[in-house]
Amino acid sequence: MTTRREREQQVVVEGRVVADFGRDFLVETKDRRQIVCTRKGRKQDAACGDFVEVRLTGSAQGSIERVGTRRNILYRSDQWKEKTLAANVDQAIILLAPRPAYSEAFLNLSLVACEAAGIPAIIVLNKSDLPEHAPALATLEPWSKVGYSVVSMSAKFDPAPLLPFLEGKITLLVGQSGMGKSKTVNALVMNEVARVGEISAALGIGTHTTTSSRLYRMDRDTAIVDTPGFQSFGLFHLTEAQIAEAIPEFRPFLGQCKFNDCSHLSEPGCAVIAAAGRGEISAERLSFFQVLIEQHRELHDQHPDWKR
Ligand SMILES: Nc1nc2c(ncn2[C@@H]2O[C@H](COP(=O)(O)OP(=O)(O)O)[C@@H](O)[C@H]2O)c(=O)[nH]1
Ligand SMILES: [Mg+2]
Ligand SMILES: [Zn+2]
Repeated sequence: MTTRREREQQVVVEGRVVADFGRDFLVETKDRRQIVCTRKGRKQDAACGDFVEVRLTGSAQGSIERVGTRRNILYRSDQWKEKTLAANVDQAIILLAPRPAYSEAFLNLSLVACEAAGIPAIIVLNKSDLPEHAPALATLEPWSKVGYSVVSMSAKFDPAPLLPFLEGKITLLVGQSGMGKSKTVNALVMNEVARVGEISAALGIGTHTTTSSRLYRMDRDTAIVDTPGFQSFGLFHLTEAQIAEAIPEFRPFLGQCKFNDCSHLSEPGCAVIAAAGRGEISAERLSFFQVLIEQHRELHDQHPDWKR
């Protein structure tokens, strides 16, 4: 005779991680049950959006046995630690606002992180109801010039301009605190936010949506992933070459520098610097890149043993 508990322990179900609390995860099964999971072993290697196999240890509890192959994964990292924001997403929205004023550095860094992860990014300037919106929109021209879509909306009054971009996709929302991520999620999926809140309360876990990445479904094929607010978007996990590759307007010139290992800082015969001299790359973006690489070197010199 096996006990009910033993029988349950035999059961492995498939699901998707919809919340990542660091040590614990919330996994949603195909029939939309939510299971609180731990991940055994040394590595906390599951991320929001991962497809996983879960061994049930109770009616709403389990442990993640296997993490499926990922299509992509977005990291941010500093010299101390690497964090996963989400996996298997179709695109990312970098959410900006005119008030509090968005940071250009944050925008550039998050775009680099998305490009390096192979995740297409859209820039959204929220709070179009504020008078500061129009001048802020004008400041985004350099990014639309290099090919990024720039969308205006008001999460508070009119999130509709966003809808055509979301349909049928899993969209990751990133942005500094205060830009309106939670407001956007609420406007788009109010019922779902309430449902998820109730489930979390019932399971006694992470009702603080701001401390973890969280996937909300809009319909069967559409979902939005809210991420915790943070002020910096560290790229410590990338190599210098990966950073250069992640700046789209650099790409046509990479491989054309005089030196194979050109770092595009000050080398003679640098095709990237020459392109900036001709105005084909903006001086601001080149300068952003060069400052970033210098900071990157300094940090890596201080932490030579850093490993993923
Ligand atoms: N005027 C205006 N305020 C907004 C809009 N969207 C968000 N806010 C406000 O901005 C603040 C930060 O929003 P929140 O969603 O918490 O930002 P998060 O930190 O990115 O999640 C809150 O006070 C919101 O009410 C908007 O479209 N217009
Ligand atoms: Mg928030
Ligand atoms: Zn170069």
